[in-house]
Amino acid sequence: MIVLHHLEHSRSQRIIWLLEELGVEYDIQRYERDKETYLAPASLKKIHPLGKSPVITDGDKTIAESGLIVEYLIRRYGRERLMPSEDSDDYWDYLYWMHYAEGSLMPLMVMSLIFTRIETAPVPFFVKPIAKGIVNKVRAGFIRPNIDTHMQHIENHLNGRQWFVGEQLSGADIQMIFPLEAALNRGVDGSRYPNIQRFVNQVHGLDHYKTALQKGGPYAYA
Ligand SMILES: N[C@@H](CCC(=O)N[C@@H](CS)C(=O)NCC(=O)O)C(=O)O
Repeated sequence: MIVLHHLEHSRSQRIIWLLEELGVEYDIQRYERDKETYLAPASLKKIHPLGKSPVITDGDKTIAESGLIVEYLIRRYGRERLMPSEDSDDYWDYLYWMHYAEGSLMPLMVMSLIFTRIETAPVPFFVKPIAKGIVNKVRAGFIRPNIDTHMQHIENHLNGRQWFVGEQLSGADIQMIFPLEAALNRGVDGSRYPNIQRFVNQVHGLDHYKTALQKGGPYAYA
């Protein structure tokens, strides 16, 4: 039996969506975030040394990293669905988006979140303008221009396409939904990127996605 170690309000939500699309049996082991630090509880470290979510166990295997989890589940249980054939050109596009989601896009989203935290952290009044100055400089000089470049890249790719790769839903869409939800949640204006907004709305309308939301519990991004 597959067990998903699922942290509330996290990228683990997309693994529930995938499990629903696959129609396999699974259990969800839930973890709540610390109310102050927003970090995962220490008990997750018993499952995997980094203590991050998602992690799955399947029999005697423990698998971390959402990209690998998506790959594993689709290859093992997909019955040739949800990924292009390995001898097609689409396959390389598929792998590109699978790696890009966590390799390039998510670090930017996490950085954006960290800088918001720094800006709103309780600090002595005389430190506040200094902290704010640094945050504004990094935002204007690095975070915002990079997010714009990435959003435009994705927007152009989705132009005239319903899904990230080929004509059908694939693991690439499942990997990409979380960073796009996070971007829209962290101030990216969906009206500037209509293809991205349309893609996210389309996913939010899917029955399996909606079922996954009900099963996953608290999720601030949909
Ligand atoms: N690249 C990893 C990132 C895992 C990760 O950072 N997960 C977050 C959830 S969105 C987490 O567990 N955060 C809680 C913490 O760091 O304590 C993946 O894709 O699985």
